[in-house]
Amino acid sequence: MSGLFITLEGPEGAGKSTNREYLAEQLRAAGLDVVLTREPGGTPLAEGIRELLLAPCDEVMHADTELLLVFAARAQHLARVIRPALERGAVVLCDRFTDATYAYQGGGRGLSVARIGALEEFVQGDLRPDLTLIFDLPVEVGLARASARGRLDRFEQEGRAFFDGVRSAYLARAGAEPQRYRIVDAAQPLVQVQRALDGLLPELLGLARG
Ligand code: Z5A
Repeated sequence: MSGLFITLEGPEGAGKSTNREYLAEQLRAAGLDVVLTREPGGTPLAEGIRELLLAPCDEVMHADTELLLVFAARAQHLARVIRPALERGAVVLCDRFTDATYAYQGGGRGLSVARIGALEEFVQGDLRPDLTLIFDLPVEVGLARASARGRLDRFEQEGRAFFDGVRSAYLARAGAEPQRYRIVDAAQPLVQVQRALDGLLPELLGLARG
């Protein structure tokens, strides 16, 4: 595949949604074909699965059910959006991908890396992001931002230990494979976060232009 696959990751309230638009604008201004998308979601069917995953529910969702729903949405998203875009040479900018599964279902829920890895292999084959930006910030800062928005979704209702596990899993993955990850300090004021993204642009443009 000739395109470039960039993913944006991080805990709640890290500013991924805010900054994905900014990054897409910068890449488009440089003349690139950019597909901006998100997980869970990115197609009508996968957005339906997202609703199931995020809606607070009286019946406790089993961790395996959550894992399978996440990968079901991903299979659809890959087939309908991500692979076709990469095949035509576009830059795919995706708000969350499988690192989120290792962070939330692994670090948060406690599912094993082997279990997640088996589904990753099944659904993705050898497709992995070329570069992953982790928007990192202390758990309490992210949760304060998320709660300021109002009603909390099913994940945001989790306790502190869950979010500590999520953040640790992200940082452990970045530490284990530093060539794929770039960590952005997301606790800074927005203008400084965007300055940090500007600093990464030459590398992103270089990768996109091969
Ligand atoms: N999930 C999963 O469990 N497994 C998986 O494999 C995948 C996902 C793919 C939905 O993801 C949920 O799915 C997610 C994990 C799970 N958990 N939850 N909840 P999501 O990405 O759509 O949801 P999210 O992480 O909750 O998004 P978010 O809270 O909206 O975070 P964000 O996109 O990173 O932040 P934001 O919306 O851009 O900003 C949040 C607020 O902070 C907003 O009011 C901004 O104006 C403000 N903000 C942003 N940046 C700043 C700075 N720098 N300073 C001050 N204020 C700021």
